[in-house]
Amino acid sequence: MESLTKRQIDFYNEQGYLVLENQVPLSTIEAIRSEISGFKREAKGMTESNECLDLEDSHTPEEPRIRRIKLPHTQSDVVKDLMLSDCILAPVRDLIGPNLRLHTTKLNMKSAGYGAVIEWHQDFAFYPHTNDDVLAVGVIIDDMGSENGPLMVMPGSHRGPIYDHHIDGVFAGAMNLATNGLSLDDAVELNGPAGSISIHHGRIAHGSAPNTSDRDRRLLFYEVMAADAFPVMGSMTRFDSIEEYDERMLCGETTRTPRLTSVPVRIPQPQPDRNRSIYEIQSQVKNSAFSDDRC
Ligand SMILES: O=C(O)CCC(=O)C(=O)O
Repeated sequence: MESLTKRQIDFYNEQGYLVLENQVPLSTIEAIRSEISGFKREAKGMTESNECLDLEDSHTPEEPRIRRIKLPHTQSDVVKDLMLSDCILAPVRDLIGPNLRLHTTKLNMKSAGYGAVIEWHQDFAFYPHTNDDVLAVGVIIDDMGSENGPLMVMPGSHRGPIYDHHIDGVFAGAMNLATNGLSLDDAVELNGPAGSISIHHGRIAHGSAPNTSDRDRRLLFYEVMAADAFPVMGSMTRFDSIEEYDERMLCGETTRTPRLTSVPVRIPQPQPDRNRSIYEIQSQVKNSAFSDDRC
């Protein structure tokens, strides 16, 4: 083990998540905040989301509101360097082995006062793979607490089924807690000070409420899988060519031999016509798990 204790690994295997405090130097967090300020300047004048920035529904060109910075490791060297550092990769290697491939990155802004909801879902419902050594590392950019829309998980749900994420036969990227026998009362908030990281299993049910507080809640995600976890056909995994797939290796060796294990799989098909981001996909949900009458 490089960075985690056996106890932490056992906890992750049992509960499906971990929070590690003080994992990323505050100087790096400051550098990321400064990059974000640059993106905010870029969003001024924009009329719609583009391949770099996903805008809030309430965005206007005069009062820019960014919901998500897309693929930030391609837009910021600080974010890329952090991704390749042991702050991120050492704990991930302890959990899913030495050979790691990047699935995607994103920086969810959840800004003070209006930051958008993320409905309950399982990442594996979006991108089923041949095995479930698939996880997401969240780098906490602003102190995250109950008031500013923290990431929440359903402990142990990574050992259960993949729930139905369809509405009217179309993939909607969201699951209903109640109809699946789950209760918001059992949710755990992955809170921590800036510089902490959360790690959640690809199959764990998770979501987050809107941020109605006066403090931003920015969370940078690195989504990673074992190199021998290959996407199942119909997965939303971007896969242009095997060469491009191998360029996404973060450490260790690639393979041409997928490891098949007994994992529950549902295919996120057919896709809706608004499939540019989770926010747009989830806009099909009529009764939010986080609307006032539900929580
Ligand atoms: O930002 C959050 O609170 C959750 C993000 C998430 O689950 C996602 O973007 O898939």
